Amino acid sequence: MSMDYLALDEELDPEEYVICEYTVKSDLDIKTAGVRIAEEESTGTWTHPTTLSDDIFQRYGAKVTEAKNDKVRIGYPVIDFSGDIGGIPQILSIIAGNLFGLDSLEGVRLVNLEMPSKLVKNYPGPRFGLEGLRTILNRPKKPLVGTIVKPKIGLPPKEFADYVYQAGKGGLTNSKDDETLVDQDFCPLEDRVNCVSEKLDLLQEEGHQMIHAHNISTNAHEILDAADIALENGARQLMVDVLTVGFPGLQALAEDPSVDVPIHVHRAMHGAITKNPDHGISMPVIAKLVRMAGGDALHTGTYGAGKMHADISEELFSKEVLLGEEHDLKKVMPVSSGGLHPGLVQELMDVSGKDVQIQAGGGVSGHPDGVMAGAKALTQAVDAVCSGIGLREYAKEHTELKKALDKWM
Ligand code: RUB
Repeated sequence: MSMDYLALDEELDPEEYVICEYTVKSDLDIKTAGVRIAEEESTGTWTHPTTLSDDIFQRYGAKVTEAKNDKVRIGYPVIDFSGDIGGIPQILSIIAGNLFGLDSLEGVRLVNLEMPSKLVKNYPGPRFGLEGLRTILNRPKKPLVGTIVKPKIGLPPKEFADYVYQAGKGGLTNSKDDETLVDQDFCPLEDRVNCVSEKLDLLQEEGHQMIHAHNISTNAHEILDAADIALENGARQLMVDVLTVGFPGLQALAEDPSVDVPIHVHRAMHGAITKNPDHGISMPVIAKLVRMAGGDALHTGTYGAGKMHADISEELFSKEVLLGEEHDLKKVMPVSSGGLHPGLVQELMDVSGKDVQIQAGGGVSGHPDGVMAGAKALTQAVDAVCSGIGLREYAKEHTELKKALDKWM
């Protein structure tokens, strides 16, 4: 019986294989390391089972087509992902499952993923995406500008909604719940959505279009009910913490016909998975799965401008994953968030360009003159960069921006 996972330099048909790239840290030579992954994720065992025929191995076995330096490329036959039940959980259990725990490998990182179109077509993809968000907000070219209501603890619904109103009066197009706020006693979902919706309606009457993403991250059996509560009370956008909820929670929302609003995707907990350069799953892989599962906007980082860890090359790759051609899926709005303030907008936009949602929590609510002034300062910073004018120059005639720069720069 010939059982060899190594198929070095074989060109796999990208319609017949899910192709993954991993980097590996191990004392093993890289070919053996690749075989360890391939065997664990296809036959699923360390030895040759007597029940394995040559025919099964040829049809269902993974193939290691590249093993060089610290990189391996492995193709998993698409038939291993067939069937009506399974979805992204099954994909992850194969391409990112037990392999991470193999004792012989000190570290493994899934750095890229190529999916056959015939698998991707089973997923909803974004219903609105970048263009849809721009249309809703009537903002065709400039970045979307948003805030996260802070503090994330303790604000009751009316004060919370007042924050959103102030932010809208300052020119922001977006606001959102923080990732930990869902239905706590101090700010229950139903009351919060109600109060925020009233303020968004008021802003609209006053000529300003704005949306707020309501976090409905919860148990699998509750998420559609939570969406109903939010939508019945006028929610214009929903939000999920995709990694703590799981991809199926996002997909359930994206596939439900009653969810006729965009879905903002937060990545809380990603650092546990993405931060170690030798181990885990890269953010671009997570971004590909979010795009398939139907996220309309996704946090992908601030290119080093903010407070969160950044691997710039991976952040750029995530941007490409969200904005580039990816089967027939709509583009996803990249969201930059975490430690941002008006003084960082130039540095950020130099890398992000205009297809981005720029968000600041403390960088709006920490303005010396409060939320409306903070929102104005952030809007002014974005306007300055879009007009090609330096922030300090623009600040000469925009006092809110000046005060923000004086405080934070
Ligand atoms: C930022 C904030 C965001 C995270 C997201 O608040 O609340 O949830 O930082 O990080 P502030 P990422 O603007 O006050 O820092 O986008 O990297 O996942």
